[in-house]
Amino acid sequence: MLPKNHPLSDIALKVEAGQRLSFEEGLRLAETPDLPALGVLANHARERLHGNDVFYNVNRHVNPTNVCYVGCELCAYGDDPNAPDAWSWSPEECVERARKNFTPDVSEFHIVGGLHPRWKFPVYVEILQALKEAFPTVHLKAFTMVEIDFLAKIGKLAVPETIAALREAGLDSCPGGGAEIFDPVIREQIASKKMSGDRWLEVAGLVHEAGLKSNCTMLFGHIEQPCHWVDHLVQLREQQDRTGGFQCFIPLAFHPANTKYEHLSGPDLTMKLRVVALSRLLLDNIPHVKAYWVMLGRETAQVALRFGANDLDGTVVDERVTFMAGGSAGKGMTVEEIRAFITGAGLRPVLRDTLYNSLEKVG
Ligand code: V47
Repeated sequence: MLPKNHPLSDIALKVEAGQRLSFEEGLRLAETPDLPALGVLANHARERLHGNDVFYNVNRHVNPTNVCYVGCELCAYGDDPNAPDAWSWSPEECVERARKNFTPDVSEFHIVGGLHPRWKFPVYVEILQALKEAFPTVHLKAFTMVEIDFLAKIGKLAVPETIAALREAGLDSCPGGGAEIFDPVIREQIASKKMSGDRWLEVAGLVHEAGLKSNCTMLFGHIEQPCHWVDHLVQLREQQDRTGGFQCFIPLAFHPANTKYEHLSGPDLTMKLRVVALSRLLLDNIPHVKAYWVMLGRETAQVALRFGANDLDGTVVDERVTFMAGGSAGKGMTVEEIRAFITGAGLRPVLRDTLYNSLEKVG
């Protein structure tokens, strides 16, 4: 793949042989000046796993509340209960909102929100129940590890009991948010009051042990260094070796507007492609890498399909987390746009459900 005298040629041989890369090799990749070479390696790894297939789904975001007592430095979404822009939807309002944007091809609701200081555990349960009752065929991918841990606390339950109660109410799998960066020194500066990285991983393990799939993420392009990416990815890989329930990794490009880090400019194109490629190469045990177009930007997401990513996420329609932090990729994409994006990159669009079963019509 690379010339014999290339500084990464030893790593290229390992990639070709499908061997696991070490922390040190990860760091060399993260810091290489030769971004195209990194792309070639990651594209090879993607192709071996997925051939020409690129997945997308038809989904909708439902954000029941932006009220959050945590106040993470990285976040523009959370608000306090009396803020003029705060919203807290009842279960019925969640259904009403979901109905507004609904079309029969929607297969997933992505449901995340703030840690509401006044909501009790049953509110979250009732939101799932109401959505499941109104949309019995739609997969509910709901609540990050941060929310699950919070729900256990306010419900005065152990995490496994919390997961069981949420499942009973309609939970089908969990999204990957809240992982941010595991390194404690960086985490303390971007999410000082959020659960630790170790706890995030522990709760993910409990979700997997309960038999549910989940996703995982990494927030990049703020104050971290390449060594923190490698550390984060290796920790995710180790967790996956232990409990095996991560379906997909999503690198999240930091959006600084309206956050405590407003003075930063966020990651540029080369950093986005670098992190996508690095994650494909290090996460040898996580099947999918998502180029989440909302966060990466549309065109960057398309190029990322040639830098290791094999999934674009979905149609989305009413995205709020990125939008409130200055995101400009738009709030939704049509199926036609997504399919044209994928074919434009020379790849084959595959409509999927949340668990990566193909929903393409045969013939
Ligand atoms: O948890 C918050 C991050 C996450 C900012 O699992 C920010 O399929 C950038 O996790 N700039 C929510 N990122 C998004 C998320 C997600 C999205 C799509 C699909 C899936 C999935 C997961 O966004 C948060 C946090 O980590 N975030 N603020 C910001 N200013």
